[in-house]
Amino acid sequence: MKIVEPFCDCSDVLEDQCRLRARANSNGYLYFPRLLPADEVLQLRHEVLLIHEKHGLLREGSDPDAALHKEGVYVDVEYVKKPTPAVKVFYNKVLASRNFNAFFHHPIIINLIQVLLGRAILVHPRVICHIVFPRRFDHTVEPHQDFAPVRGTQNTWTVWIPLGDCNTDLGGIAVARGSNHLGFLNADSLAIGNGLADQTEWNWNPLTSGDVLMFHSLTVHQGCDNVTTDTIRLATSARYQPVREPVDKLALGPQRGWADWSELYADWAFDDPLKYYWNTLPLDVRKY
Ligand SMILES: O=C(O)CCC(=O)C(=O)O
Repeated sequence: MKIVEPFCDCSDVLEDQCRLRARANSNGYLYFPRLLPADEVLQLRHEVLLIHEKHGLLREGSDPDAALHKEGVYVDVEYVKKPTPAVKVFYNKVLASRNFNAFFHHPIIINLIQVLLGRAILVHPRVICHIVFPRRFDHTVEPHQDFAPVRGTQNTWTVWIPLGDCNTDLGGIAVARGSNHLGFLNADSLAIGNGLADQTEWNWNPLTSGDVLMFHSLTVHQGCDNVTTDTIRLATSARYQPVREPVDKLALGPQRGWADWSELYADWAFDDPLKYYWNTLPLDVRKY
């Protein structure tokens, strides 16, 4: 990542479908500062951090909202190859939260994606909580395109939302502007920093609670190091696509597959309409 410019603020095209789509196509991403009510984002952050606290991941006696990890304790949910039962129980608790799952159906996000894609959409049920512990630099997410793991239709957008303010030290994610025009690139080359021209413009800036960043499935992006000494970075992401275009079967299961939906839904109301909502949709499910 050499050339870094701030994200292009797209608030000016929010109400104009043509310009919104033109901006999305040209840059491969859209960034909306303070699009969501900050209090709703912070409430979800609080809930997720209470789960961290309950599972012994936070510094004893600290304010959970400060997200200070307990010294010597690290969890790398996205990288761990042989997770301990405790790690699985912890992450499944986050994925089982009804508020967590409902967050991805926020009307502001759904309306925005519908305007962008211009038709009925599917929210992939495989939603993610990105939990990035400080100074685990070998676990900072390498440059990649989400189409590699997500498959289905390339007409898929990821919405990435920081749970809390994300300053320079916490990092966040950076996006290679316009890389959506490069086609589907070799994932191994991308991961080691090849596949993009030297003059590629990366976009990044500190984020505030309520900011929303979304990018096309072919847009190259990467995590940025969390260089704080003690603070966990939290973010969410989910993927959205036209309901009738192909979707990978795996996108319909819980992230990491450490539980199935019936286990995650165990404490939900019997008739909760958010349960298995995708089963009533006319999906074209594929196995890749
Ligand atoms: O939150 C992060 O650190 C990385 C997220 C990411 O790369 C993604 O959502 O594809």
